[in-house]
Amino acid sequence: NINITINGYPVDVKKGKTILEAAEEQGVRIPTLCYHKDLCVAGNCRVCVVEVVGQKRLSAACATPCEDGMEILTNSLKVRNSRKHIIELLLSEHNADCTKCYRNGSCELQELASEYKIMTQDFLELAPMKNYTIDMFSPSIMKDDSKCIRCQRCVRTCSELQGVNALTVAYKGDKMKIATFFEKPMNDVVCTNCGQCVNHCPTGALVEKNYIEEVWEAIADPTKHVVVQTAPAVRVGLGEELGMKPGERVTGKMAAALKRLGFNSVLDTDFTADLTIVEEGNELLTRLKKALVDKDPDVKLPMATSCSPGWIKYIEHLYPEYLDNLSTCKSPQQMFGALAKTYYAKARNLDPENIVSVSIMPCTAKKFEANRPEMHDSGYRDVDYVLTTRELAILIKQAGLDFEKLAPAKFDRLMGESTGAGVIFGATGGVMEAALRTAYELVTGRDVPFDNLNIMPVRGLEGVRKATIKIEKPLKEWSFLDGVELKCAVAHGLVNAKKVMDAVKAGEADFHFIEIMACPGGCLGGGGQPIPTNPEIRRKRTEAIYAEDGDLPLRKSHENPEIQKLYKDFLIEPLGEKSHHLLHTKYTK
Ligand code: HC0
Repeated sequence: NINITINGYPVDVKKGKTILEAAEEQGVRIPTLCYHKDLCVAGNCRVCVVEVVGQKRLSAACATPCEDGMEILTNSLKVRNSRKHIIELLLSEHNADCTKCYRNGSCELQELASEYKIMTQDFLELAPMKNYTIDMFSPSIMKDDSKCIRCQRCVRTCSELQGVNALTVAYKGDKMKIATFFEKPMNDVVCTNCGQCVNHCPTGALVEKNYIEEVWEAIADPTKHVVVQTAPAVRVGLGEELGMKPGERVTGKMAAALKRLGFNSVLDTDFTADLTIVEEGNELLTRLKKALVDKDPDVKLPMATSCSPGWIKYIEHLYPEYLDNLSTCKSPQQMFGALAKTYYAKARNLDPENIVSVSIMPCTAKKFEANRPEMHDSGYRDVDYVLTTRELAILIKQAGLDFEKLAPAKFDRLMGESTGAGVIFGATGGVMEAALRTAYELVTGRDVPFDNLNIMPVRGLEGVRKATIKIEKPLKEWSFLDGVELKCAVAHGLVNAKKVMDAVKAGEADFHFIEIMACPGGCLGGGGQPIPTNPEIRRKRTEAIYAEDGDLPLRKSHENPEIQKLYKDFLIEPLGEKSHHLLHTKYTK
């Protein structure tokens, strides 16, 4: 440890810590803009400047390591004046049309301008607003360069977390901007729509395409029956957007709020997460049989999960030769959509034409997914509108609901019941764990050989995790699997997906089953989740997801009574004709 002083107070800090980290530990907040806990240090916005006594120039706290004996001033007159100037300069190049901005009230630059009481427009004349366009072509993300402060968080996010590099720094000097390849629309480049750039942008330069008004209109239309589904990860994130602490489970309050908003039926994506497991578990076993017994050369292993639309887009762009490795299961969101306008419509005696199907997702790529041409198997667009967790919070605020005071409510039925296996879909490794709980039991008639069904090797936040499960004493039908070690891999964040896919491509990996989620932490860290999302917050949401699973009476998808009823009354059997038509698809090159 080394000794420094911060604002005159002696402090003992670990060697290697930056001034920013040391100050934070002492409860001294230094403002930042380009800095983000998920990303490498850039040190380019200079908002975090501090004075180190004895040094002529101010230092960026995020990029300066503490040294023994350092006397640091975070709030001297010199620091405050410089910081104020920096904020003024940033504002001079920023379209500060705040009242019309989607991030009004949640913009980090606006917050700083307010904190430092920037009331003048000293630099506005120096940098008149240049011509700019707003890219609105993507169904998921809007990019408005006039709001960009060139902190490059989005560029680092797209490259460091996702390895996609759809955004880059173009031009130099005052012409410098954040651009796509040849400045094409985001919709036409390698962007996966994951929205991590949106989640990391401090201003309104990158935001989700919102469908708030469309949903209000549907709710207000008496001829429409509006059903809403809520993704697993929303229940552990929504509270943050409404003033609660990270990691608070708000499942019941969320259902109560949705009812008050006027949705006709408040249902759960977790229900179709359970359905996905029944279909996907059976698909995996069928593939294993074809590969191991029939030696069918057309069967592709490893089978890869197909529920994360950012991952689908990524594999389409970068590993198209592996598209046949994807499970043919649609994502739970899309299974839900297809069933809402068929099974649900029939059971409720509704004309599917009049059903509006809305989903609340922690994800911006889900907006793209719902818009895909493959997703019309009900005969209509299966999911009409996708709102992010953040958009739902806006709806709740607009409705004037005091979220914390709402008494918890239950989801409605049909398609509202779920198990713990459905819930854990929201965390990285969750789909794998849920699938193994069901597949192992299907094959052996027994529970997975892990304490209390908790398959710990696939849990956690390490980028890539591997697990092997030995199948012992299978039922007669599955005797070919006796002694087989089922090899699994889990990756989250596309930069980690690349590691797994490159290993598969190089023939260095003999996995049977891989789960890939586009976002760090899985959906709970999705691009549509509350801002900020960072490693600490992801950890808290992860704990909440597993706690929710642990508290549920049913924790295996195939035990969900509503799923059993769905097969009995409608689908008949897993991988059957109806399933094939409504619940499965194939992504092509
Ligand atoms: Fe997910 Fe999903 S788990 S992708 O992350 O499979 O968005 O939460 O809704 O569809 O269920 C997101 C979350 C979902 C889907 C589910 C899957």
